[in-house]
Amino acid sequence: MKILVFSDWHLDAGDPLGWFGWDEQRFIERLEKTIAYYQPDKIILNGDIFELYRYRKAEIARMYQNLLRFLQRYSVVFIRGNHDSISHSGLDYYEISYEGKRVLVLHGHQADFLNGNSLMRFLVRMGMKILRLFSHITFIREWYIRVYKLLDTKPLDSRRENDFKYLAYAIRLLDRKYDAVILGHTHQQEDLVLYQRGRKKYYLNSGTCSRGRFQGIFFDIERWTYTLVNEGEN
Ligand SMILES: [Mn+2]
Repeated sequence: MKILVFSDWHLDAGDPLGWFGWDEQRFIERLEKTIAYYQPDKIILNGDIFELYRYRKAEIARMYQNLLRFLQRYSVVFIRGNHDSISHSGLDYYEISYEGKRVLVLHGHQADFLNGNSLMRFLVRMGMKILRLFSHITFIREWYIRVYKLLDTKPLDSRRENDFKYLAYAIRLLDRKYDAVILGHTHQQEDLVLYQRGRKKYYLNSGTCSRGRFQGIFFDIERWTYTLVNEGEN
């Protein structure tokens, strides 16, 4: 099984404050070329694909109709990140098992507030579930967007300098039960090979396609090899 993993597109509503920074058509062409080259069985969108802190999903869907329609041609898995955790669609993580090897794809913001604190993790998850339940109500959704517009003004990329926090989080998962852990969230593309009792394990980060970059991870689970995709326009 071959997968192509992307994360952190932060699709916006096409306004100047948006982070995506791609012309839709050019982005589709770049995606199409990459998919044609790697021939993945599945495309995994590993969180923060939709910038729902700042926009409503309907606004984004209107802006990127062609891109969303294009993605429907493929087998795509959506995973929720922190910026789109209010989304009603999508998974919290995705697991693949193949011939005794286990791969985990997870956005990675889980490393931010809990650090092994399962109570916090539980509370955040329940809070988000409740918010999601009520997010059909317009004023609650508008309030959510307003709060995050206030909180979330700093540029994303400079905030995540402490990459080792995510690495440490991934290593704990690798130690416990996985052979490969693929995160996103940090906007830093990363790869690390580790050996544990003769098993070759990977920590990978799919980077971002925001601000005109084009990063992702191609992973061939059968051959147990990966390639960093990094071919931004700007
Ligand atoms: Mn994130």
